[in-house]
Amino acid sequence: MLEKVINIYFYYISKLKQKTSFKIACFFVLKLLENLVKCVRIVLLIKMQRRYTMSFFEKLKNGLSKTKNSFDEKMNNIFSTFRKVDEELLDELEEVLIMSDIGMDTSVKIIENLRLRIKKEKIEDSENVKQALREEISKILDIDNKELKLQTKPSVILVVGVNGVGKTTSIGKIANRLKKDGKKVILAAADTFRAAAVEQLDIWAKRANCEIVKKDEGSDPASVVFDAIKVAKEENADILICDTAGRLHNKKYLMDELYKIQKVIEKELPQADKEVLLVLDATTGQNAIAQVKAFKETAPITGLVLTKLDGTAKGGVVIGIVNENKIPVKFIGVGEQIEDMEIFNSEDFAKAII
Ligand SMILES: Nc1nc2c(ncn2[C@@H]2O[C@H](COP(=O)(O)OP(=O)(O)OP(=O)(O)O)[C@@H](O)[C@H]2O)c(=O)[nH]1
Ligand SMILES: [Mg+2]
Repeated sequence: MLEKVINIYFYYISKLKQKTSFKIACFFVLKLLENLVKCVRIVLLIKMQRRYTMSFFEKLKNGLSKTKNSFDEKMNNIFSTFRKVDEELLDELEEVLIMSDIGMDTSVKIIENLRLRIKKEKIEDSENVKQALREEISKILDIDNKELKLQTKPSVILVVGVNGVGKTTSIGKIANRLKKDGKKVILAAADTFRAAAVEQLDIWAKRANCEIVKKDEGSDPASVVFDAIKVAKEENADILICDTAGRLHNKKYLMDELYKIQKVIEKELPQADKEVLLVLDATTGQNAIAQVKAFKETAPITGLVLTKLDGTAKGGVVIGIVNENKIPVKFIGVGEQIEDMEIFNSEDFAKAII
C-alpha cells in the first residue's frame, strides 16, 4: 500500500515537473518572440528615420543609383584594364559619355577639357582622372541663374512640359518647399484639359497646405490664371504657381494656349519676377532634347526640373541639354513623395553619377 502511495506521489511530481518545464519553455519562447518583434520594430523605425533625415547627397545618390551603375559599369570596365593615361583611355571615356546620353558635342567638349587638364596637371593615376572628369561635368552643369528669382510680390512660376513628366507632382513639391521657407503660395489649376487634373492639384495643394484657384473642367486655362493672379494680388501672396496641361509640341492649339497664358501673366503682372520651368522626365533620355527645343520656341524657359531620377540610367541626358541650351537645372525629382525634390547641385550630381 505504502509503495503504491509512493509511486502515485512520484508519478504526480514528475507530471508537475513536466508541466512546469513546459510552462517555463513557453514563457521563454514568448519572451523571445516579444523581443524579436521589438527588434524588427526598432530596425523599421531606424530605416524610416534614415529616409527622412537622409542628406541631399544620399537621396540623390540613392535616386541616381541606376545612372551611376550604368556609368560605373562602363567606367570600371575601362579602369579595370587601366595601364596609363593616354589617348586610348580618353577615346574610351568619350565613348562612355556618348553612350550615356550626354550627346556627341558635349562629350567631345568634356574630353577635350579633360585632355588639357591631364596635360597641365600631369595626372597619371585613374582616381585622379575620374575626379577631373567629375569636375569637368560639374563645370558644364554649373551655369548662371541656378536659383529661382522670385523677389517681387507676387512672383509667378509657370510650369510646362509634355504629358506625364511630373509637372503637377513637382508643383506640389516646390510649393511645399516654398511654404517651408515661409512664403504664401497660391496654385492655379490651369490644366483644365484633363478630367482629373484639377483634383490632382487640389490634393497637392492640401498636402503642401496652400490655396488653390480652380474652375470647371474645360474652362479657358488663361482665365484660370487671370483669376489666380487677382486672388494672389488681393491676398498679398508671395508666389503663384501655375499648373498647365501636358502638351506635345505638334499640338498647335495647346501651344497657342500656352502662349495665351503667358500673355495674361505679362499683361496683369508686367513687373513681376517670372520663372518658366520646363519639366523633363529623365527616363525618356534623348527625347528630352527635342522637348527642350520645342518648348523654347513658345516660352522663355528659365529653368529645368528633372524628374524621376530615381528610376533611370538616363540621367546623363541633362548634361548635354544644359550645355547646348544654357538653361540651368533648378530642381531634381527623386521620388513620388512631397519631400522627394531637391535644389540642383552640380557637384553633387556629378559625384553621384561617376
Ligand atoms: N518615381 C518618380 N515618379 C514621379 C516623379 N515625379 C512625378 N512622378 C510620377 O509621374 C507620374 C506623372 O506625374 P504628374 O505630376 O501627374 O505629371 P504631369 O506632368 O502633371 O502629367 P499631365 O498632367 O498628365 O501632363 C505620377 O505617377 C507621379 O507620381 C519622380 O521624381 N519620381
Ligand atoms: Mg498634371
